[in-house]
Amino acid sequence: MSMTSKSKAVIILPTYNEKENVETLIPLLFDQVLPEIKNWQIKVLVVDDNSPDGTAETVKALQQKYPSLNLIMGQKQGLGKAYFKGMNYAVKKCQPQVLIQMDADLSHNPKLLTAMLDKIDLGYDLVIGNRYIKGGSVPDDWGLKRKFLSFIGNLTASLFLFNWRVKDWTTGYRAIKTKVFEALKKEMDKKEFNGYTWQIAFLNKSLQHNFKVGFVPLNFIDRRIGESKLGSEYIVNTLFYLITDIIKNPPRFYRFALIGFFGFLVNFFGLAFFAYLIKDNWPSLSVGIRNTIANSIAAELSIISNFIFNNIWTFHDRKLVEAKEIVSQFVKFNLSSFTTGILVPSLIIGLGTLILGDQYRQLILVLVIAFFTVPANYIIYNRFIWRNKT
Ligand SMILES: Nc1nc2c(ncn2[C@@H]2O[C@H](COP(=O)(O)OP(=O)(O)O)[C@@H](O)[C@H]2O)c(=O)[nH]1
Ligand SMILES: [Mg+2]
Repeated sequence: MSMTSKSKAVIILPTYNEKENVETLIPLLFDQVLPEIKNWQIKVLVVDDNSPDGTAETVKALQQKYPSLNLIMGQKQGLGKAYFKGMNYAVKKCQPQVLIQMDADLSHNPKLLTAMLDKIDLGYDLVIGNRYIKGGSVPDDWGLKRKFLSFIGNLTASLFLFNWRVKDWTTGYRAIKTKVFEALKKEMDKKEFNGYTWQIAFLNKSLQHNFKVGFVPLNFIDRRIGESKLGSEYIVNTLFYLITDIIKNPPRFYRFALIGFFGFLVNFFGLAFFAYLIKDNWPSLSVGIRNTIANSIAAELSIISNFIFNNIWTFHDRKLVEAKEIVSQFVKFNLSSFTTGILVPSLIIGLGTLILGDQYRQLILVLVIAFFTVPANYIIYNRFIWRNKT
């Protein structure tokens, strides 16, 4: 392979008081790690925010020895802002295909770069070092409290963003295709992402833009020198981001759930309404039959509401517009809803009230819907009614 066919990457090292760490990391990169990565031409860019410990002076001295070492300096505005400035600069200066985020404190093993770039070569747009997958780890000496906080943090992010594939939202070790940064640049240029919220937001936005995200196991090492700059800024900004994002871009499952809940209300009150109506008009009907009929009518009303609102909101990106399509899918929707929303619940309500008594009617409905209808419908809607055609 000739030199010119090599792809270019820039490792961005944000630093704030990392003098002693860069003294180790930079020679390690240039002398041992980068020469082993044959098919990539890799440069290093230190983004130092005028560290009072003189990190920049150390980097300048190292630049004498390593011509591919670059440095930019500025005011301290936070980790996210440092990445933003560094990425912009790197893209302008040398048009790399890939931008790499790496902590300067030796927490991120530089040797993992090979595996990350291999994944990029396989077609992933964003590859993240993941501490919480098989082969990855956090330090043994992390106390129970720190492990628990990290767990709660990831759980909160996954819950808000409704993504369970990402196990490590906050990891800072990442290989990012430049096209991903270019696509997100405008959205990421916000004050709320100046700090550590950058990590979660960047990853989430990449997923929202349908970029292909891959994972490599990361064995995270605690820094030996200096201290973490992670502060309470992070919790406030991240919660703010998660809350505004769930309102602005509610995940599909939550839309489905909300529409389904509305349909459930139609069904719930409809059941009571029609049950009384039938009881008044045909008092001779048995309790099981009466409630089965009442639920059938109420449920059909909720099916119509569900179809309309799911089509225009939950699956707006796969919206059915042609009359023919709408009719055929509505028939399927009715068939599946009849099974999951009417047949099974009504039979169980009929059977249940027969065994337990009329007073359990609404309770049985709630249980059947939560544990059978909801999961079954979500799968059916995604696979058969509003299929992803891309
Ligand atoms: N330029 C710059 N670098 C920062 C800033 N905050 C953190 N860093 C760097 O980002 C990396 C990760 O920060 P660290 O404090 O170790 O975070 P932790 O690993 O999550 O505890 C380190 O290389 C820090 O020096 C900042 O405001 N500006
Ligand atoms: Mg660190």
